[in-house]
Amino acid sequence: MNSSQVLQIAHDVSLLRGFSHSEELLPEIARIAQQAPWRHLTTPGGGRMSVAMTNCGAWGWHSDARGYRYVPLDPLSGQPWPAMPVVFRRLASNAALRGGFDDFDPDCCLVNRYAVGASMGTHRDFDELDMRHPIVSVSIGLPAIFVWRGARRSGQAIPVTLLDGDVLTWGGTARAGFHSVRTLKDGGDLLAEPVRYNLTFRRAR
Ligand code: MD6
Ligand code: FE
Repeated sequence: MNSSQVLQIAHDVSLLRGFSHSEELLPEIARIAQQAPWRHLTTPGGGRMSVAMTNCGAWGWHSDARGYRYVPLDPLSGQPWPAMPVVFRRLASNAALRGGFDDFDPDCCLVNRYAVGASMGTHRDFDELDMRHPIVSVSIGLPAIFVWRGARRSGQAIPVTLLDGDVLTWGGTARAGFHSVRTLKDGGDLLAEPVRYNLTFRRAR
């Protein structure tokens, strides 16, 4: 199938170097953003997220003054989120398998767009109903420094550089681990624009 290298970042956190192929994902991202445009969400605390987001699949992750939650309709249009492309679904389940998690069938793909200067603060992915499902996260475009901290927000930082094509899988004991993404730096012209995309696949329901 795919012979890419698997690196263990922490227990139940694996990095699949060069597992995905951006050229087959980018046209799908463009199509999704056409239907459900990029937006900067507001956190419950009132802050504006520097990362622009959209979603595809049956459920989309959303945040506003009322909190973090999954919604079946795009609040901007009132329409369902764009369908999850077949290449996305196949990539997510193949990557999960490679990371040691069988039968991953995501119903949400949160699509993140980082321009130079964007970052994501320390958080954990904790809004999903059944935490037995893993998460698969795909990096496209500019490199970013991802920081894993584990069970505690103040845990020892493990910085990992995520490159174009890298896929991170985690679940099991690591599923509720804290993590962040450091401020994106400009780094050449891998894509048409100096950006990084991240696809985060989850089972929301
Ligand atoms: C990012 N990723 O890589 C942000 N969350 O841009 C995440 O926040 C994330 O990579 C849960 C699982 C994997 C991730
Ligand atoms: Fe996350």
